[in-house]
Amino acid sequence: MSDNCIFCKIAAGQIPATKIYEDEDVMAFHDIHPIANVHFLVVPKRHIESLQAAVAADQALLGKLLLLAPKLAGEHGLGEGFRTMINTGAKGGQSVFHLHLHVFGGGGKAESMM
Ligand code: DGP
Repeated sequence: MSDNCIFCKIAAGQIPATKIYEDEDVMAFHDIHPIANVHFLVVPKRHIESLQAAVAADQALLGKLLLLAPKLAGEHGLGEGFRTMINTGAKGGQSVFHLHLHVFGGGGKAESMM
């Protein structure tokens, strides 16, 4: 756990989030500022700062994040399609420096990005 990391605090149950999935390695919860009608984040519980900080030993964990995306998307009404996004680094639009995969779709603001 990294001090002052909001997603580590969510993983530790110290601050609330609307979790839609959780196991020993990974959690998923609704984004607090959704850009689509459905917008959730798939997040490793262990603190990895960004995709750039991931290493070969994280390969299985990264695969788990990716495989969870379509499963959870399907369970949340996005079975016909969805977008994924990983922002990396401040210049890549990352604002929370704990790796996370955005999954969104179902109409809403993000439609204008298509
Ligand atoms: P990014 O810009 O890729 O680092 O996206 C970070 C996302 O995290 C952003 O869309 C808003 C979301 N977020 C930030 N703080 C919280 C929080 O406390 N709870 C939840 N559920 N989402 C958060």
